[in-house]
Amino acid sequence: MAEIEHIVILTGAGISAESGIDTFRSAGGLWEQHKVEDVATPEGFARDPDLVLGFYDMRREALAKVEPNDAHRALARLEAEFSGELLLVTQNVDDLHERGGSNDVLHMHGELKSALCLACEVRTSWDAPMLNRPPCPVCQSPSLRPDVVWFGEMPYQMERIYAALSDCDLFVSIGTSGAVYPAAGFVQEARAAGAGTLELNLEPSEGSHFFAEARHGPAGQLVPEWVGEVLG
Ligand code: BV8
Repeated sequence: MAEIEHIVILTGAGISAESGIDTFRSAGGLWEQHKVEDVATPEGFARDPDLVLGFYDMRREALAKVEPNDAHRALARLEAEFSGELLLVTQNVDDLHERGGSNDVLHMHGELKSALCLACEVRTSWDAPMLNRPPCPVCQSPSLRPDVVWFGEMPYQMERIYAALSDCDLFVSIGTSGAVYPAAGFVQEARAAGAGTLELNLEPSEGSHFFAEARHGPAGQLVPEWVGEVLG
């Protein structure tokens, strides 16, 4: 394998599945219990803010009951020991990468533990319910919403992500179905830049055919194995 000097990793709900967090699309997943358009769109929030605030309160509270798994910890080891450049982009809004030891995590779809104030537009670290309309820590207005990117909203730090994809020599996608854009298009950006592409997923994703290599199985096994190969 030619010397790998710049890796971009994209993770999705599948990397947190073995920690006990529901994925979006597997049976009994998050969306089965709720229609996407009701709980993960600005229109859904405008139509029924209590339903949406309650949905995210439930997911935020559930974080305290789960732990990072071997896949999260393996990526933290990679960050600590890999001598090249590494960008870890996650579609997940949970904090398991951080609790697993990763320090620099790019949450392109936001985070459960962050609040966005609709009045002053300041983002603040947040770990409490929002259903009871708590005051914004900055402007005191009872106008907090979950700081997550809903459908139809622009994901965060896209320029930084595309710059890394155009410069990387390896793109690795872990635990994502490849169903949601723009994340699902990252593999094509990486290929266009001449990077190697590797999918680590329980089963072939919707974009599997775009990857030069795909390994299928649980992230808790595949990710530590792969990190061991990279660190030699
Ligand atoms: C945007 C945060 C434009 C919230 C999420 C038509 C109409 C309207 C919109 C669109 C349209 N066509 C395309 C779009 C764009 C839309 C989109 O892609 N829609 C899809 C449904 C077609 N995208 C957007 O709207 C995005 N924004 O386009 O903005 C724009 C332009 C200019 C100006 C303004 C705006 C925003 C999308 C972000 C939505 N927010 N999450 C929350 O979390 O509640 S999406 C959510 O689902 C996740 O964040 C994630 O990104 C996405 C997909 O989930 P996955 O992570 O892949 O999880 P999934 O369950 O699907 O798959 C899990 C995988 O893991 C499976 O493959 C499974 O096999 C595997 N697995 C399971 N267990 C394991 C495992 N793998 C390994 N080990 C295991 N143990």
